[in-house]
Amino acid sequence: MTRRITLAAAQLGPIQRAEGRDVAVGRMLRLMEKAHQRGAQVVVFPELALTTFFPRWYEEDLAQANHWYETALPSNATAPLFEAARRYGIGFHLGYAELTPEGHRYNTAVYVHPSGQVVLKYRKVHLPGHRDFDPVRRVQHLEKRYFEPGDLGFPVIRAPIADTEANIGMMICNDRRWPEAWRVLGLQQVELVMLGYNTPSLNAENKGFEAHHLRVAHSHLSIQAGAYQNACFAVATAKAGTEDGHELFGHSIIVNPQGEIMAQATSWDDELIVAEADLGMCELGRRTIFDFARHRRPEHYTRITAQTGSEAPPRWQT
Ligand code: ING
Repeated sequence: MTRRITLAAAQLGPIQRAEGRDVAVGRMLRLMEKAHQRGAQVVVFPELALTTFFPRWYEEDLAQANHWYETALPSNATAPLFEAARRYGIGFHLGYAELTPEGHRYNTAVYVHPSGQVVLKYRKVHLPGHRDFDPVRRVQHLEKRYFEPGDLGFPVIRAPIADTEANIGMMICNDRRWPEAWRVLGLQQVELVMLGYNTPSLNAENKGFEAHHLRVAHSHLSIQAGAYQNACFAVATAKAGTEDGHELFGHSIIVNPQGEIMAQATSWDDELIVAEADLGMCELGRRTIFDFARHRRPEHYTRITAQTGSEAPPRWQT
């Protein structure tokens, strides 16, 4: 039986440091209404969608950063998103900063069913950047200061979506650059990967240089390869534009299990892109080229989990 779902990436433009959650939520509600008008059944919002990308700002005392985090979901600020989801019958992915009752801090994403139930939660595993103020950088990227590595692994769940169901999984931003993240989801037969990102369009490290045009290319390369090599769809949604003078790139995309870009945002502002997915397309890859059971040789992959860093190879001797 064909399982078709209409996917939407709800890209957000910039959120300025001084703007409250109500501004972001108001803009997200307008995007959700557009998604409803265009027949979308799943909406993917970006990473840290409720606030500015605050890891660019250094705080000596972490408690002074608490206002960037959610201690409950829904909250008064986010409840309108849950109400809209129920009204439109739309499931949505939301990225936000999580502060747990025990005081743990995570870069988190949830998938919320139209009923308002949180079906899946994920906490970002790969935290880029640094922990302490780095005077070399023009812009700080303090994710290792403000978040702990995720402790939930990369879960996949088969969840009801629209009038069918799908195997859904998530990752966040930097995770997309690590093939291990995609493969752990692929080994659970993921069909739809939802991921949000906030990616600076300029390399923040003075000592490193990555040509501007390659920033987007590397992002798309990572997502297209991950979707193709694990026979899944991916909805990758940016927060974009210039936040207090610091630029994040947009180029949100929806990718199919062949690695093809089905839809791409062309602005760096609030923008909805939509594509219809036939989940049966995942079967093709999973039954042929990427039939893991038939083709993988884990006995030769032990380095992947045994090692963290790379090791220099032995020198060839005559
Ligand atoms: N941002 C960036 C990302 O991985 C980055 C950090 C940019 C790393 C460019 C490497 C190169 O897309 C987040 N938030 O992870």
